[in-house]
Amino acid sequence: MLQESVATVATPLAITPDEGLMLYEDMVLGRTFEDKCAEMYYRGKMFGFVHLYNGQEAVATGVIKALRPDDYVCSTYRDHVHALSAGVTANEVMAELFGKETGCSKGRGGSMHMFSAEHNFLGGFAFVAEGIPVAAGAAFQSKYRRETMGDASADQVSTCFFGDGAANNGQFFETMNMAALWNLPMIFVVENNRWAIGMEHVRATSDTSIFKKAAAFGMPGFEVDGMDVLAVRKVAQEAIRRARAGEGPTLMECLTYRFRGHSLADPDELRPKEEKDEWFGRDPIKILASKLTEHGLATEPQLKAIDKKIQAIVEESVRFAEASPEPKPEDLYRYQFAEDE
Ligand SMILES: Cc1ncc(C[n+]2csc(CCOP(=O)(O)OP(=O)(O)O)c2C)c(N)n1
Ligand SMILES: [Mg+2]
Repeated sequence: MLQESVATVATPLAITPDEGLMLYEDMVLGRTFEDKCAEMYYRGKMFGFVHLYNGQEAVATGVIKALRPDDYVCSTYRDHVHALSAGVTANEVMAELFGKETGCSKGRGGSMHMFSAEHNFLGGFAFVAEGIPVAAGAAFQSKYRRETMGDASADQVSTCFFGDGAANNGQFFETMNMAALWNLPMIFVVENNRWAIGMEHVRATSDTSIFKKAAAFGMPGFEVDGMDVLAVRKVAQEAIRRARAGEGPTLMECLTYRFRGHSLADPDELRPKEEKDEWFGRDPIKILASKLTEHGLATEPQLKAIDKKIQAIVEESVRFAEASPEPKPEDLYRYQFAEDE
């Protein structure tokens, strides 16, 4: 039983050029999209709290891009980029942020409630730790369909993403217990960015190494450099293999950092400048770009072409969102329950 493993990156790079470019493109999409959100928020195009994902891209990309499209993803209120990595289009996510009918939650959810049944993207949750038991439910239904109903195709893996702050919440421990007890095909992905709004992780938890808490449930726990997409991907691939093979759940603690305030309403005055500068120097997109070029898997012009392509996709998402209709007042009561489209 693995209990306290620390993952390191395989050298030479254990990926193909196509995989490297795919990972780079997904991280650039996340970053460019979030930067555009900030711009649109300050221009008054979206309302309520908006939590951006800048700095943490290697976690979403490293895990979600190792999943199959029919696997399940549960997110938090910091959910735009998880949704994008899961395949929800930039148009649908931006339109949701603008509160438009064409958004992935039909404009009813907004920033914290992205949802897409088509992509098995189960949300977007405003309450801390809320998505963790939801992922266990998704994992349970796959297992039940496969083992009890005899559906061999029901081998989907469920993932939940949550923060260091959420890892102090009872739902984390209760769900780990059930997942281990029932040997559920799921992965707990902690994005430890060291802060829960203005509460520093080291001041809020007994043992700061969250991955060690898996051992209490007889579950493998891994700590991984969350600024290194290849390291995250490697650990995720093994966790996915285990879950799909019926070997049960895994906890991954990804050490990362958010490059912006907690939300766009946060002046970000509590985190020390030296800490921020140190982590800004470990930008996951720059780290991957250097690895790809140094190992001859990509050229600068190739990466620049991707940057340009993504810029166009994000610009288009704003045009799409602006041009989309508002929900109709007479549809106020629609979508409360499952119904025809
Ligand atoms: C149950 C609950 N308690 C409190 C809050 C207020 N709240 C919103 S975000 C947050 C901090 C969570 O930090 P963390 O889990 O580390 O995630 P991060 O924001 O760093 O991604 C808190 C306390 C909430 N949304 N839900
Ligand atoms: Mg946090």
